[in-house]
Amino acid sequence: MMNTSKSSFKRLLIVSYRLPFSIQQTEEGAELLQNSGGLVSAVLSMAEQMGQNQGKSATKIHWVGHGDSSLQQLNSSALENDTFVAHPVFMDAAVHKGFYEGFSNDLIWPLFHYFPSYASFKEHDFDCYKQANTRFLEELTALIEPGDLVWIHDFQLMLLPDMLRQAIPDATIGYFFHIPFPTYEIIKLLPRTWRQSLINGILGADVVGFHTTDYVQHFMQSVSEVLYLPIINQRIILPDRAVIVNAFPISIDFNKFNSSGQEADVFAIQQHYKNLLRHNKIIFSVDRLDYTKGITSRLLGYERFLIQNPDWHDKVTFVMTVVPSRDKIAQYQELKREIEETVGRINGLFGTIGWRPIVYSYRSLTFTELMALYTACNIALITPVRDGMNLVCKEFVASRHDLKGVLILSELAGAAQELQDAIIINPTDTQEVADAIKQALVMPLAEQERRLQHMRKHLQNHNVFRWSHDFLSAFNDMITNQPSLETDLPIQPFISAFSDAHKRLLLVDFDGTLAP
Ligand code: GDG
Repeated sequence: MMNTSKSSFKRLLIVSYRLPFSIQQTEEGAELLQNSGGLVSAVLSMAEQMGQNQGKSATKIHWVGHGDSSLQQLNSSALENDTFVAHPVFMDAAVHKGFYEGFSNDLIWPLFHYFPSYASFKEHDFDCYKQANTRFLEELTALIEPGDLVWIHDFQLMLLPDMLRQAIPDATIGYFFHIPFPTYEIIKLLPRTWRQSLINGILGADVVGFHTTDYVQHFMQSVSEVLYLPIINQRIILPDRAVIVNAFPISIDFNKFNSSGQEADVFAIQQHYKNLLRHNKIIFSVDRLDYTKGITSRLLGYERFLIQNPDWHDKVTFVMTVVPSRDKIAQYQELKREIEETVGRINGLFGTIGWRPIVYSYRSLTFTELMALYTACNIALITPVRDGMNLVCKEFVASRHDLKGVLILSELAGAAQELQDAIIINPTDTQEVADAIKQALVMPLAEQERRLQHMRKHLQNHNVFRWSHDFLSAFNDMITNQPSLETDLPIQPFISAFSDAHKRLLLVDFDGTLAP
């Protein structure tokens, strides 16, 4: 291995489909501005742990991501600030379309969120996906130096870890998957050669991370069924090395949301909203327009609640913000139409001159508006029908320094594994959603406090910095704790288990016993 301990990593190279930067025009010219998302904060803290000294050009964090053609006009100094160097990957527009809109968004996204009927299987798109991953590889190989840690993100770049491994065999590579990894029954829907390439692609990494242990198990089963590879505890055994696979639940910058929730400008907007809504109880939700977010199920649950609880009419308002996304695509246009029709129907059925049951907007919120709504609402209603993690619910909990408010959370979000003190519902169960709304509205303050305290304590300890720290630490485990087939495992039980691998998940313990 090229690197021996985490402090010896020389530089951090992040690779993701999107570059988390914008370019600002100033009098001196164009300037690179990093956004304030969780991944950027996590990466900054990771660089600190690695001993990278912020501000020194030799140790800047390098970020490789797709760049649109407007960036091609800029000179390279505009793509650098004190902390980051952006490396835009340019590609042919037709390749990008097949790679991003096609293979990533029209196949992997619906399939991995258990919407196989929305998935579109096109050979041309897979070709584009391969070409696009190769473009990322070219950018990376021009950049990588001995001692670098490369951290690749998400489903748009599943082939890249192995491509990089083939090009630079002793590179140190991490890979994190941000969406659910589904059961093998779903993976099986992919043509055989595609699923082999995708899983083999991910296994180019040294450390592979998912949000939950369920996704880890699903991935392990696919590795076993598709590539027939043996698995020892959390490691997949390849002929020349092992790949560590584990759950690293992503999180948020708890302190940022906790303190922003108490700022004066947030408070001012929060009071303004409360006055506008005549101090009704507020239910709040915000999500990108997407069929995975369960927006229609949520509306049906609220409608059922209104039907069954006329005494709550005029006393509660559902503020539902949907953030524009992918709305050039027919499926998303249809979803938008369905949402707007349902909102219109509910408002038409129950609304009066003085009361709109749903205040719906199709736009994005500023950070201050988002914080004002997190802190103004009585209920955060988060009902995805499938979500890798879901950060909105974590942000809501962290914002509630006042220990007031109730989280209603879908059991189909990765976050439900951690936030057990939410009211956990199944979003397709309209009655359960309606009951949960009622339960939340009448929940005594002491119970709201108790539930929030537990969840806040958890998030304080499991914040985004812990996420990146744990991921980084896995590289140390890889180095200090490599299992060896010759010394750690009796060969015979391993071989007999291997021959059965077509049929079941192969989990072999260090003592060579087979786990069921
Ligand atoms: C993927 C996975 C996984 C949203 N609307 C506004 C706004 N936001 C911010 C939220 C939050 C983020 O966007 C959304 O995060 P999610 O986690 O809910 O969802 P995805 O974007 O689908 O992300 C997901 C995540 O990756 C991380 O691994 O959790 O499961 O699908 O931070 O605050 N921010 C502002 N205005 C908005 O209107 N300012």
